[in-house]
This record gives sequence, C-alpha cells and structure tokens, in this order.
Amino acid sequence: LVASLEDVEETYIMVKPDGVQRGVVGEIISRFEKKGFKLTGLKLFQCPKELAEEHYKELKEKPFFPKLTEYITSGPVVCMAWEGVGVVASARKLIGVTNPLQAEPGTIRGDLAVQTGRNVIHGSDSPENGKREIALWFKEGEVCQWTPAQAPWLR
Ligand code: RTP
Ligand code: MG
Repeated sequence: LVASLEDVEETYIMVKPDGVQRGVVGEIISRFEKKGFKLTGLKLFQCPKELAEEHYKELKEKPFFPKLTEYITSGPVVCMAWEGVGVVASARKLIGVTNPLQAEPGTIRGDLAVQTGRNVIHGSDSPENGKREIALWFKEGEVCQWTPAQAPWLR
C-alpha cells in the first residue's frame, strides 16, 4: 500500500547548541536522510531570546523555562525542516524520549546524550506545531520545495 499526498507532513527539527558544539550535526542529518525523509530547510543560526521564548511558549510556566531559553540561546543551533509521510511522529521516535537516560539505545538522545537539560535535539510534537515552528524559524524563501530526481541514471 502506498501512502497518498495527504499523508505528507512537515516537521521542525533543531540541533540544539550542545549538538553543534559536540560535532554531531552530520550524524543527526544522516539519520533523517537514511530514514528516507526529505530535507526542505537548513541553516546554522544564533537564536535570539525572544524567539526561544516564543518557540517554547507552551512551557512558559515551567520552573525550568529560564534555563531552557538560556540553553537554546547559548550558541548556534541548526534549524531544519523535514518533509515526509508520518514524519512528525517518526522523527519523535528517531529522537527518543525527553530524558536521554530513558531514551532507547538506537535513538538520537539514547545514543548521544545524558541530561534532559542537554538533550541535543528538538522535534515538533504535532503536525500543527510542525507548521507553526517552520514558519517561526524560517523566513519566506528559506524553505525549498523540491522533487527528487527519478533515478535518471537508469534511463
Ligand atoms: P523538545 O520540545 O525540545 O523536542 O523536547 P520534548 O518535546 O521531548 O520535551 P518538552 O516537554 O517539549 O520540553 C522541551 C525541552 O525542555 C527541556 N526540559 N527540561 N525537567 C526539566 O528540567 C526539563 N524538562 C524539559 C528539555 O531540553 C526538553 O527537550
Ligand atoms: Mg516539545
């Protein structure tokens, strides 16, 4: 059974500052590429405080909110938009649960991180938030819609 166009979703994925500092950007991108999702946006970016606060606004009342926005703005992040069938939930599986000590080996957090407050990567938690976050982090024209080549070397 082949999925139809309506099943195509988009998600916002971000390598957090610790992931950039530790040199795991390539490894993370590679996992999404190998899974079969399509990269539609990519940039290295120093996030201003206001944007970090807007991105995590649902967590504004949490005691860890100030530390969280401090963490996200502590150095450059890698912003990505990925597209594909079921990409939102699948990305969350590839990422693993919030606490890296509880994340399964084989997941990004399970393999690459130890602390909840330094868990290397973000992924949108719903298709709605995927759209919201891509619009928040990328300017008009920074996200590219493209069609993979149909294996022209076989023609
Ligand atoms: P994210 O949004 O970054 O993908 O992470 P998530 O969905 O797995 O977790 P969420 O509940 O949305 O929390 C956002 C980020 O806040 C930090 N956090 N610290 N108890 C704590 O100290 C605590 N809880 C959450 C983590 O960096 C988490 O990824
Ligand atoms: Mg979240």
